[in-house]
Amino acid sequence: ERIARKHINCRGDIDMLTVPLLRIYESLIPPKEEKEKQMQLLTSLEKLVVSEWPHAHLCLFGSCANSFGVSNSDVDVCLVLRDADIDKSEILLKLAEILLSANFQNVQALTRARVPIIKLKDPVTGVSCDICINNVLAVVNTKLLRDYAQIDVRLPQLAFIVKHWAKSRGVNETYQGTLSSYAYVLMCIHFLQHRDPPILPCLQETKIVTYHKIVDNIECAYFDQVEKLKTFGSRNKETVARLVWGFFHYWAYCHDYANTVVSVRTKNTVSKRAKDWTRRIGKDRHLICIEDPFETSHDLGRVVDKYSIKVLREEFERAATILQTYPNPCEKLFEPF
Ligand code: 3AT
Ligand code: MG
Repeated sequence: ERIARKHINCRGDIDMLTVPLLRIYESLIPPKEEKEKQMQLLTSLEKLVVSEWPHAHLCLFGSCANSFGVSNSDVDVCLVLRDADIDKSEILLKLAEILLSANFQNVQALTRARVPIIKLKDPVTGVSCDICINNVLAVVNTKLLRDYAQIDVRLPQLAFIVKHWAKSRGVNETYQGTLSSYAYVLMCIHFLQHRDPPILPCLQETKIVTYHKIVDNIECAYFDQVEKLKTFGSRNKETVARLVWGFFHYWAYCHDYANTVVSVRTKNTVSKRAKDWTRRIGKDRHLICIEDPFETSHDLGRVVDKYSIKVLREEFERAATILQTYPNPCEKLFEPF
């Protein structure tokens, strides 16, 4: 496959878009009360859980804990049980029973999913929530994302805008072959690591390791004292408008889909060949490759099929074109599909 590299220069007045884009970013930030409601729900769930499993505890993960959560997101909760050797379906069914008798609404146990979960809605706070079991890797990757977000505010700004765009355009649906929010945030981190000068470091590649944990036989190690990295990106003066444009331009015209893997783990380019992600294996087509930072054998792009890759690339091109040519691109950019 030959990529149609279209080297357009960014429009001269791109920085003008910073104000409207930041206004959108600010409108997406959840209000304080939302956090409080989430904590209230967590507390009531924890009470129920501990009464049945005294040694268990609950952790928040996903966008309610990684600082990439927009207003009204679902809450992702992980039930951590000490015993590694458990039947997750059995526990989930038991938990569903407990939740039903505690008057939670819409309780559903999805025991056959790749990650088995319970879905529920809290009638008191109106918050919806997914509960999974012992998904400690997700708790750790949540922390990694949260740590990256502390380094430079342009990451949360870019990622909120990208997530909002993806939801508006219908390309944030893994069951339809498009990408998860988690994948989009990794794409943003990767993009900012590769600006010149870089806006983000590679936290997994620094000399000093300050966070270390072995989860499911996978070593999770990186530098997490991010308060020391607050000025890391300050030599780069790019505005968020330029970065949003650059992000879509990169994914529309510059990314080498045929040969390259996006990896935030390392500053080096990772090739699809090196990971043996060059051909279809089972259901995994590897048409867009995004390596999980810890579970490196996991390609977050594996849900993408030959139809949805086309949809995705056309959407990247659409966004890049709108940002490049429209006098007031914001409304059009986020237009529902
Ligand atoms: P939303 O705001 O809910 O769209 P999110 O960050 O909560 O964004 P998800 O609900 O899709 O994203 O996923 C919840 C968390 O689960 C995010 C990440 O910590 C973990 N996660 C999601 N997908 C994967 C995956 N394929 N591999 C590993 N961890 C994942
Ligand atoms: Mg979520």
